[in-house]
Amino acid sequence: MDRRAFLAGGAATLGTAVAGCLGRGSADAYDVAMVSDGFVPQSTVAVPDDAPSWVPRDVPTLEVSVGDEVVWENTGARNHTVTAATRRHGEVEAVLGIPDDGGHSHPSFLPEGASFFSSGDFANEVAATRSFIEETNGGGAIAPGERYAHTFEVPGWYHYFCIPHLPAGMMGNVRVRE
Ligand SMILES: [Cu+2]
Repeated sequence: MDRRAFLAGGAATLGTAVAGCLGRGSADAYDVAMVSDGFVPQSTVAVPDDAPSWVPRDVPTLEVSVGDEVVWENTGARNHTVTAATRRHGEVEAVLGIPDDGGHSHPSFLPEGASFFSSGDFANEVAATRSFIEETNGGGAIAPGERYAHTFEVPGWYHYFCIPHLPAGMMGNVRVRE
């Protein structure tokens, strides 16, 4: 599918209700719903002033503890991705000519020692974005009804997004406490 056409189709209604209120600990629980153009955590916290400056203040933020597994579930009707942000939005597409080795000069937004994470288990943000652009349902697409899970082992702040719906503001933060 043409990516631009795909993106153009992304402007639908937000606000599909999260199905059920399952909460953590249940086998059926998820922590973050993925709706039409947004991530909807079961609970959100405010981003404090002392968070790193690159953490967006106005996106849904989930707070967990080190060692917690976070489960995203696609409760909507279109494919999404969960892709960790490692640089300012918009830079990746501008640098897709560079190798996927991560050995570039851009600073990573991830906490020191933390691994990159993404649906599709890509090596880095460039590889995930390249896959999305070049392959049908690439980029680690999560189909409706499917899930992605990641266990956070390093405390700190994380910012992530959905590749096709980033222009619609589909972004989230995770704060991992000690
Ligand atoms: Cu999406």
